[in-house]
Amino acid sequence: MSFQLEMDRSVKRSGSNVVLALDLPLDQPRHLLSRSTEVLERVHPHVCAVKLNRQLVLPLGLFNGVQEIVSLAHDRELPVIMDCKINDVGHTNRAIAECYFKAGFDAVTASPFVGWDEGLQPVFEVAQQMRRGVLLLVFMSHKGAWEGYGQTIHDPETRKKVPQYVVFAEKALSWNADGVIVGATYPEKIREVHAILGKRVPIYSPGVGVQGGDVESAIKAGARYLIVGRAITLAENPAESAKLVRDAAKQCLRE
Ligand code: O7M
Repeated sequence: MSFQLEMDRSVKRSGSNVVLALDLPLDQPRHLLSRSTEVLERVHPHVCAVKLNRQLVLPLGLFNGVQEIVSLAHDRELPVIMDCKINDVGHTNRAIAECYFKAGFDAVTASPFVGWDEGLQPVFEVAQQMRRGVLLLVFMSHKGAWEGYGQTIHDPETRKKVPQYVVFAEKALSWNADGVIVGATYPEKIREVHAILGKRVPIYSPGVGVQGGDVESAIKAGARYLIVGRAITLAENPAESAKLVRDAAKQCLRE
């Protein structure tokens, strides 16, 4: 089953389009592991997928603690995304993606700045061979995103001046990406990227809550999934917070 199909099914099953970013403050590995599994157990009925970051994978170890989290998520029928933002030359990119896929991750994130040839092409190739997904960064959620994703470039293919993120959105189509990332803090960028991608490539939007993004404006601009971390993981009642985000998003999708 393709990653996109897996996500569609998970949304139908859970009634949620919230991806839990399982980010917790640095701690002793055993505490981090028990806290992560505890949050996941509480929150899983209200989310459609889980995203792990290197901030968790580094202290726990890919084939140690992380395996426990990936297995738990899969037992709860949730796809797991590895947010590794792959960003090197082709042969190491391929090896990195393969490691994460062998560890059970269903998709990886990657940076389109490295290009296709000897860049991300090997990542898409191994993902296809192993039937996993690749999500591309198109416009990040932080303030400095303008400096890279927002710069105006001379597109070598069309010879026109265009914003970098527009070129990345077009590459997501031509490379058959399984999704793109656009920050909820820039709803106008979500709208623009959605106009390019339509329903073919879904938009995953991080930045709701602590970073200042808003559920309603992200969803109404065209985000299909919300990636939410600290507003859930650091809440006094993570399950209740996840439910609130899920319900707010559902409400906007209905309107
Ligand atoms: O909800 P937060 O702010 O606590 O966490 C947001 C999560 O989304 C966190 O795990 C980040 O690594 C991730 N993220 C961003 O915050 N901004 C981006 O532009 C991209 C991502 C991301 O998920 O990239 C795949």
